[in-house]
Amino acid sequence: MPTPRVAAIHDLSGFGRCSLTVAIPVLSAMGVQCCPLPTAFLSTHTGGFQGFTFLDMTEEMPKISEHWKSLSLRFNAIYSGFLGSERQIDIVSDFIRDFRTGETVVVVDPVMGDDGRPYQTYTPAMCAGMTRLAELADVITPNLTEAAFLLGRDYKDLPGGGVHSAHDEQALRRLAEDLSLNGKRSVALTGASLSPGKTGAMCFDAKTGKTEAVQTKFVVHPLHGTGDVFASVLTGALVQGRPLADAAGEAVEFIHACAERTVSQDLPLREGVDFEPLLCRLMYR
Ligand code: PXL
Repeated sequence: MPTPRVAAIHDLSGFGRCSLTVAIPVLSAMGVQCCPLPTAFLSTHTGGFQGFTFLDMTEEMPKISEHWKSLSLRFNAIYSGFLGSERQIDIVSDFIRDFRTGETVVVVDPVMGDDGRPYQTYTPAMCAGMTRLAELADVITPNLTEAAFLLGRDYKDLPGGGVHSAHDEQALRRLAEDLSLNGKRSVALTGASLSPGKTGAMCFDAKTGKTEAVQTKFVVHPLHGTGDVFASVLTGALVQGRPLADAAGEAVEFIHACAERTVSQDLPLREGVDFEPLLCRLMYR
């Protein structure tokens, strides 16, 4: 099989392991070529650091897309995440329309916020735009906060919203199905806990119509960038042709191993999960 290729549309944060500094190594380890289309260049991510720099790449993005079009580049997946401006919603939507073929998997990680709140740089207009962008996706990977934003519901009313107890399984199943736009797109809802001490994802697979949970042991610490690790491993596994729940299972197992390693060394949580020494576990065989 030729090496699969993914267009990765995320920010590049120089410090704090998230977005492209996660997507590039994870996809490479999985035997997938990652082609970055940066949305912004920051000195650090915005969660837990003060005074970060932010270079908006909005003007550059259509030029990159035009050049790639002139080269007739093809991608097995288009994978988007953190965006830098409201205008980027249309730019990324156009990119998807221009590059999607019958074989492309479009993964939209609707990065907007966590713990019921939007990230510092996200405006209400960007969140509304993200909902429109996510309509183009084959697969979305929201956390519970983003699920609330996508559905226009109050985070506090969602199963498990605001509390770290086990969530109601039926309610989480319904939530994943509600996010599927009547079965049109697949959903991997992250931060879904079915029993105390466990966490994982509730997956609705639009190909089979089945809803299935994957669970792992919960490491009780607010680790940064786990959503990016999840979506990157999931995307890598999907372009390898694996089914959604299988891909999500690999992602949650990998995050659990990285989270344990990070916490056992007492590493600063804002620096993200210490995944590099474990990348060999993702190696494509
Ligand atoms: O992990 C999501 C994310 C991505 N990129 C940037 C962020 C965040 C979350 O805080 O700040 C720049």
